[in-house]
Amino acid sequence: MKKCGYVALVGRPNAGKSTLLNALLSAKVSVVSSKPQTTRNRILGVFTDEELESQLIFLDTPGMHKAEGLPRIHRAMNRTAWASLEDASIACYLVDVERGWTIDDTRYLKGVLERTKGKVVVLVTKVDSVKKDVVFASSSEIDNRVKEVVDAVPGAAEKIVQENVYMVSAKRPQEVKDLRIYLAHFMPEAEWLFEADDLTDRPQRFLCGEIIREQLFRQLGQELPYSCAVRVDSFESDTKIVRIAATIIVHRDTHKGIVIGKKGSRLREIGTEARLGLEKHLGGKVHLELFVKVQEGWLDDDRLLAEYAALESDG
Ligand SMILES: Nc1nc2c(ncn2[C@@H]2O[C@H](COP(=O)(O)OP(=O)(O)OP(=O)(O)O)[C@@H](O)[C@H]2O)c(=O)[nH]1
Ligand SMILES: [Mg+2]
Repeated sequence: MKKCGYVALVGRPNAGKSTLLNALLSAKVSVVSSKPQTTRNRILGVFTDEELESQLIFLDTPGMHKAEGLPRIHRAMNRTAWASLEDASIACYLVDVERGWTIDDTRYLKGVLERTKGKVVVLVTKVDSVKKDVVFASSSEIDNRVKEVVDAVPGAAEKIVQENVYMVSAKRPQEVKDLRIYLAHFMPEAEWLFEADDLTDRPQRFLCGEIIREQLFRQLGQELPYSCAVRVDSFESDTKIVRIAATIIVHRDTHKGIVIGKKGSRLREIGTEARLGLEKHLGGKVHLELFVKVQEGWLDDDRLLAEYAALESDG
């Protein structure tokens, strides 16, 4: 009998959700950077194991964060993250081993346990990044915090799948494979919702825009990437080359100059790196043309949030 279900990947920004998704799929469907709040949407990734007859539908999500006093885009991102729990057979709540547990994790894990109808597992991530004794100390501390949360939420004990947290590094293929097998146990018997060779539900165009946006996160300073979006204006491919034209949307006039840089140097550098990323992703030559446009207030405008960031408003 076939198995199929949704696995939500949630947690605070920078916990390692997108990196883990890509590792679980052995493919890049979600963008990654060292800055928090890189992911803006729900990114769906499918892993089908024909031998085990199981299909895992992963949902990578924006990091849960405080949105009070911030532009509307933050509320839309948070809503997207929480909405991923609706259909999840299991929710993975990710905590970065190095950062450890915070008061926000207490809040969010509580919320996850209250809202989800499925199971919940706490994953301690990036365990390759620190020494073993730090992994041990941090994970036992997280264990204790998780137990406190579980004790405080009625019905949580039936939802949490094991006493201890599950440790994983996205950089270690065997651990990722083991995690996939572990998660498959929680998938209900059901027909597959995707074809066996499907990887994501997002069109190629969207992924290309994300790969360009990833460069903004990697190459621009601390604040700027958050107020930028990338709109893919055209996407044409023939047998030899893919031609992509895209516009970087900024929300202030002064930002335009920063993105373009001295004599266009910054924009050229962004374009070069983005093209390399696109060529790797598409497996062929890419011609990329980038423009910059100022659109004041887009971070607070429901119509523009939908157009530039594929985010829905809360009405
Ligand atoms: N060493 C190591 N670094 C990791 C691992 N997983 C993620 N990272 C790094 O942690 C940073 C954040 O990773 P992301 O995958 O973008 O984190 P995220 O949870 O998706 O972040 P948001 O989308 O901002 O919510 C990046 O610099 C990654 O390279 C891991 O298993 N090991
Ligand atoms: Mg992410």
